[in-house]
Amino acid sequence: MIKVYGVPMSRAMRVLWALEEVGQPYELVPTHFLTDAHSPEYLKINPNGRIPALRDGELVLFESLAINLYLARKYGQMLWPKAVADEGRAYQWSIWALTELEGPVITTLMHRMFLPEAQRDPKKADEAAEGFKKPLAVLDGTLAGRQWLAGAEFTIADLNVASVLMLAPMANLDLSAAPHAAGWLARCTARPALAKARATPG
Ligand SMILES: N[C@@H](CCC(=O)N[C@@H](CS)C(=O)NCC(=O)O)C(=O)O
Repeated sequence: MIKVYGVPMSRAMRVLWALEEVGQPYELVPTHFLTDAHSPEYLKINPNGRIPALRDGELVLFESLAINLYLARKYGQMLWPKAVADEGRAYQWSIWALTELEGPVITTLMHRMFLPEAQRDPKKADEAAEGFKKPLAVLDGTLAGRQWLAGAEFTIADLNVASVLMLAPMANLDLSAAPHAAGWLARCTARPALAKARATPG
């Protein structure tokens, strides 16, 4: 059976969401990012010392959004784009989510919510919130003319980007200037598979 290493309150949620979408049975191997991720046993699975990681038979993968592209390609007929051009869009948006969008979102979240209060820096949070406006505008502009990012249906491109953007409200990042992106995010996060993933204990 597929194994996911991680805990739900982490980037592992992205992979749990994808697994629920594709309907494959899996086992969540509790692996906490602060402790277990640096153990010698886990470093053999992901030498980066980060979660999530995935084992599927002989294959071991790290990088949450790459794992999701693999799961969609292998198991998710409905999630994988139908046209090759849309496959290109799925790669593009997945890499974009990590290189353009995630940095500002995570920095804001850390400095507004997750770090112990003494370590929070409001200036860093505000700068990151400012930096968030640019990728948000890019996404909003794209979604002004279409319902989904890669083709006519919800695909792994949407899941991967939404799994990063859905952290924005937790960081008090305002989406009101981006109604198309906000509407699309609401469509993505209403998916029953995400509700199932969020119900994972741990
Ligand atoms: N780009 C990686 C980032 C993974 C990552 O940073 N995970 C965090 C938990 S959400 C972690 O394991 N942090 C432990 C550490 O950096 O020591 C991915 O998307 O999988």
